Amino acid sequence: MSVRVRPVTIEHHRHPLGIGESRPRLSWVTDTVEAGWKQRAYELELVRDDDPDAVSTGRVESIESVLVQWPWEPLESRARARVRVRVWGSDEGPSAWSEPTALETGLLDSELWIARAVAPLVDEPGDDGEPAFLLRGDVHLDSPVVRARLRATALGVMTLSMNGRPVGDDVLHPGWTSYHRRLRYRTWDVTDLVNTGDNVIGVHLADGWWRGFLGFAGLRDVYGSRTAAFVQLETEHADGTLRVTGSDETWRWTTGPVTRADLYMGETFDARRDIAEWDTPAVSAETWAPVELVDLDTATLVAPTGPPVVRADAIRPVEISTSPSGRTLVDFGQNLVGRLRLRVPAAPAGTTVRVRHAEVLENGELGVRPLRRARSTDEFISAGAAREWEPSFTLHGFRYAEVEGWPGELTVDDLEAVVIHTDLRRVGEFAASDPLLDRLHENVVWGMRGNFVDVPTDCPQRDERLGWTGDLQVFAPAASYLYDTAGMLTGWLADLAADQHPDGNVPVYVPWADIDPHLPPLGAEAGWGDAATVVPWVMYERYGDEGIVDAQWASMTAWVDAFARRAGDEIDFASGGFSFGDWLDAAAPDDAPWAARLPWQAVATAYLARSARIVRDAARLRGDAEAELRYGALADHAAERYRTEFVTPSGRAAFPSQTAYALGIRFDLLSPTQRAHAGELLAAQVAADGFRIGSGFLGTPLVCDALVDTAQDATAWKLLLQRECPSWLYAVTMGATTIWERWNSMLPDGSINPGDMTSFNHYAFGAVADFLHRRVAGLAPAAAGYRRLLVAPVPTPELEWVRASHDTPYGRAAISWTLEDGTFSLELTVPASSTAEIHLPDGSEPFEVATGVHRFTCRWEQGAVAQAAAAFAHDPA
Ligand code: RAM
Repeated sequence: MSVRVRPVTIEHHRHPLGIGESRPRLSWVTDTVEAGWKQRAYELELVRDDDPDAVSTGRVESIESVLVQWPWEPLESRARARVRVRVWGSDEGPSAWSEPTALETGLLDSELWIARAVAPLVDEPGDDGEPAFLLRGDVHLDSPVVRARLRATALGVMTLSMNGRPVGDDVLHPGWTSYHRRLRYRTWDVTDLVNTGDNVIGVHLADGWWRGFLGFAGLRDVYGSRTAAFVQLETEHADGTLRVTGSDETWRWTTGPVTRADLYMGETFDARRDIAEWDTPAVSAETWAPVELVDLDTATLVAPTGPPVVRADAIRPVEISTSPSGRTLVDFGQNLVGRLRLRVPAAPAGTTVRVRHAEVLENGELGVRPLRRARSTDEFISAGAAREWEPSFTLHGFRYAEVEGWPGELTVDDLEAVVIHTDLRRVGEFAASDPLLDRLHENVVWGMRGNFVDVPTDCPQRDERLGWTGDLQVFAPAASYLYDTAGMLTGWLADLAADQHPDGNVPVYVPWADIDPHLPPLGAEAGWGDAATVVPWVMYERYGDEGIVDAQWASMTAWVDAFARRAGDEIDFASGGFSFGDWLDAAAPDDAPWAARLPWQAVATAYLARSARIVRDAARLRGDAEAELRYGALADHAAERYRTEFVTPSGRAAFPSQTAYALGIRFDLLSPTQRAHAGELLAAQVAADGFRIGSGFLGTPLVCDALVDTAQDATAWKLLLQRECPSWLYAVTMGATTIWERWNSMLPDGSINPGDMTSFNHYAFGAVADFLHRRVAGLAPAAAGYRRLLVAPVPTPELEWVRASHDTPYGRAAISWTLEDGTFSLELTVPASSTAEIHLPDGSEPFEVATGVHRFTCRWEQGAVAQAAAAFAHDPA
């Protein structure tokens, strides 16, 4: 039998150790492409570690396999169990059982924490970062340990060790959350690290987001002025006893080799100050200072919903050269986020190697102006011996590094760039016969890698790096095509809700901290606050996760209510006032990124309609008829305002612009007459704009879709394949390896945009990857979690072939198409228990296919027929 079931996954966890759910939902994938295979039934089996008897659900007649409700009694804290599944298809007997998945809960009850937060005493902060501290706790264990768990968090960022060996491979733990409401802890299996007898738990603790520089006003101590560690060790002994110890007043601290560590500024490691074996019983901490206990509300502790930040990759230099001014420059060939690992040769003690980082060169030298206050400078001070070193508590966005003070001649074998990001699972691939389009896609992937570092940030390099809500709002669909973002964004959305203002307003970045005295007073910010509705809805669409809609329901409705209050009863956003609007429109002056072609009031009206409609759909999903009606009426009202206030009866935009038309078409705000004409007018507008971009953050992701929706796909292709500035491919032709913040972050002459806000690694305009997967390749979700695929590729004579694949919650879907001499050929793999609705580009009647591998051909010429709309939730009703 060709049917094989993969191991059960637990919620969205990659490694379900120390999870926070007592009733985790269960998913599994049946790997088969047997024609028409569909799950008819399943059986789940649970074996708890404390009970040899398996409990089974028995055979359950159901097609469900995605986020199935936990079928047993809720788990308690520290529960350990294994789960497996088998399935039945049409007439067969059951499949073999899946390999069991081991899962373990963390502490589900805040009373179970006995640890205290322990803090070193700190001096006044230095100009570019504070020292990191070494903390240690000594634990004596009398009898052999059969199982040991370490749980820890910090006010600050930490690395952990036990008896001189690292605990876990997490970087910058515990990341950045709405700390005062949700402080994340993680659980590690340390069974192999503990000894009978003396043990030492080591913590290396630095400022991170908690206390370091944060934001563009040069503020620090934003969350607190003292860092602290919070560590609990739980050991199970051969006699069945559980021993719990935690950080407490017996812990001690000292300063170590890291004399300065800051996320923006960089890190200094003075090897002369290193304390060998500081985290082992071989060294006594008696002379270290005693810690102070500080308050930490254990009710705020949460287990992770997504994976940790890790060292995901290492990149070798492609070139080492000397700059015009005589400096040593290293080029990694890729703009990335992380830091360098140096293999410093032996040198006289005190020799200092200094590394500065930048994304681009200008006039052959590091282009550091865009970094603003972020000094991004790391230093290694030699103690004499050769040593490998990588900073622990800082991150840089860079392609180039300038190395100063290297003992001897620097070679490519002496260093590498360590790429750091959240350990997301890659789920989707895209490739096409045009190398520039491929590079564009690759740039989006790298933009995502660099900015999904615990928090989805706007940029990774300057004194900002904030979880701007608008950026994720537009990028979430593309992100979900590339990586499994569900776990990470579930956590981020919980932070969004936690940081939401009592009046429902959503902060413009999440986690929110008041770090910018210069921001204009912001009300409900269209396109930014809408992350509260759009992101959960994308999660539902892409992962079939209804639970996220439930979890965010209060946040979603509170946002739309706040937004509607700003609009007023007449949905008439007052003129004047400030809003980001269609941010960074290609036409906006460099120093006025808000000055878009389309006034923000029109954008806000359109977004209100869209968010209200999402909430209406969410209400329907939840079976809440009253809310469905109420938000439906609000959506209709806002749509009506848009089409009467900002559009003439025939469909011409009052403020003609690509965004004005695209919003009307994509958010379904127009009457049928207006819509048909708006498509033509949009194509005319794009042509008048020279087939170049004429939109900003909010409009750009919609334009190609709007063109295809209205049978203007030839124009969409001209825009997509444009190489002159502003266009997606312009940056590619300029050698970009990530997506830029501005269409012209680098000017055609190679100089850096003169504005004081220029990043070369900003994912927002990378939202176009969603269009590449969903429409160009034609692999779209037509029902939540891709249970039904919508396959409606958009060919062009410019491309000979396109391929994409996607690990859907039901298994791997794959598509490839070719176009040769007017013959369009399609090959499609539909995963188990799914169906696909296929629209061939010749306009023939759509049809449906089931699980299996399918091939079709048809004749196709540009302009032959209209394309089927490929939107999930906002197709014209
Ligand atoms: C800047 C960045 C960011 C954007 C905000 C409004 O800080 O461009 O991406 O969301 O402005």
